[in-house]
Amino acid sequence: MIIKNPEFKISAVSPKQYPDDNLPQIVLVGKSNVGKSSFINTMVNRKRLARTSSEPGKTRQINFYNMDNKFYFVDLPGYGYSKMSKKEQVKVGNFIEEYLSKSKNIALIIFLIDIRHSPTENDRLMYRYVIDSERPCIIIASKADKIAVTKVDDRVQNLQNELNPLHDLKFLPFSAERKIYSDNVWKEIERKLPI
Ligand SMILES: Nc1nc2c(ncn2[C@@H]2O[C@H](COP(=O)(O)OP(=O)(O)OP(=O)(O)O)[C@@H](O)[C@H]2O)c(=O)[nH]1
Ligand SMILES: [Mg+2]
Repeated sequence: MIIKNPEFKISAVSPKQYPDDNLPQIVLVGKSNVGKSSFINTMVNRKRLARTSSEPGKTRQINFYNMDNKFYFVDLPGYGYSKMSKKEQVKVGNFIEEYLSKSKNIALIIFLIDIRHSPTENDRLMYRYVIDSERPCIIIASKADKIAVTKVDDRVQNLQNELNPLHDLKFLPFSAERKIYSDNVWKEIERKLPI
């Protein structure tokens, strides 16, 4: 899919600020620094639509990006950033939970896990939460450029074996640096929701 006009819509901290139209929402979840904001930029070929940083904890609110009036990409703050104050971590955790439980228009969850690492305790908690929500979900193994191309498929398999031994979810590699993976991810998104 080619998005012609990706636009920032709104930053929300509470449900009354979520967009009130009924466009489907595709939400990015994952730990801090895993590449959620970069994922959005790469998928729409923009460098700075969503703000990114090498420091974890960049995204602190729920950011909605309108994709050609077809759907929203929803960029959530990441979890598990230990340098964030306890108070801020609780606040961020509450945003995430409130959004995932209250938004009526979540059509797909895109869950990012770093291809190089085993899922963290928080990843496993989030994975359970996502599965229990019974919403459509794709797992993305991010930062695939950090390992050799020849190792990517094996790593994705391993991640899936660890997290989803039943193999009933789609796991796909992704890299914000190597654009070769984007087409497959778009295909899977289109398969999961009619847009
Ligand atoms: N090499 C490489 N670096 C990446 C990739 N994706 C993201 N990064 C880098 O990782 C850092 C974090 O990326 P972000 O997109 O800001 O991560 P995030 O998940 O939105 O982080 P929070 O907003 O803190 O939750 C940045 O320095 C990015 O340039 C990738 O695919 N490959
Ligand atoms: Mg971010």
